[in-house]
Amino acid sequence: MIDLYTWTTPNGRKVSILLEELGVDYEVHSINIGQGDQNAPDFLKISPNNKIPAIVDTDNGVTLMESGAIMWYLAEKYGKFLPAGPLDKAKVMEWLMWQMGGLGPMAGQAHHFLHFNPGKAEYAEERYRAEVKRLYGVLNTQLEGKDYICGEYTIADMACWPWVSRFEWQEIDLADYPNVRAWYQRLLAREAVQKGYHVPKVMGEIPTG
Ligand SMILES: N[C@@H](CCC(=O)N[C@@H](CS)C(=O)NCC(=O)O)C(=O)O
Repeated sequence: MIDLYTWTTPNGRKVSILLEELGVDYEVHSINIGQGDQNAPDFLKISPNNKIPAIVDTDNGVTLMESGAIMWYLAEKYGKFLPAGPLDKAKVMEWLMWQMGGLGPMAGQAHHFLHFNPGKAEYAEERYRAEVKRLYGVLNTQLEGKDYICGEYTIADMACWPWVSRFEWQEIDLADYPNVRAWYQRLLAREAVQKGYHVPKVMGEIPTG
């Protein structure tokens, strides 16, 4: 059994979408980061960086923070959503790291400056608007002629999708990125993606793109 500590954010949804896709039993623990739950001493024992998501695997007692590490662990543990061969696996790692080091942090900054604090920092707005556009262009190119980022459906898709689901906050028009839009809607049609999005609670409709 997996204990999932999470909140209604893209990084949290990455893991709940994967758990839904895996179809394994998991227990959700809400960590309301708006209320400061992430700073509670008990949570820090599981997530020493004070951030969601985090898991405890009650089968073996392992605790993990960092969504990319959690996804890799779960995909390995259950033998799904990672290709078998080392070269194909490396490509999934490449795009998972692209999400962890690029799309996630840059889109996160775009949310702060464009969505939550518009008009406060023109330079930052320009910087993150342009960088997010560039990253959508990269993803659009990678998806040319493919249904999924690495050809087959993997954790790289599940890692990127919740960040793309906030395209409106990033001032992105998905019509400008037709491969991304088709891929976004392909995942949106999956029941597990919809269920995982609404963990730990429903926050409204999922943008349709
Ligand atoms: N690199 C981390 C980032 C996690 C992260 O930034 N979590 C945010 C929510 S999406 C959080 O917990 N923020 C609370 C805080 O910063 O105090 C991961 O991918 O797990």
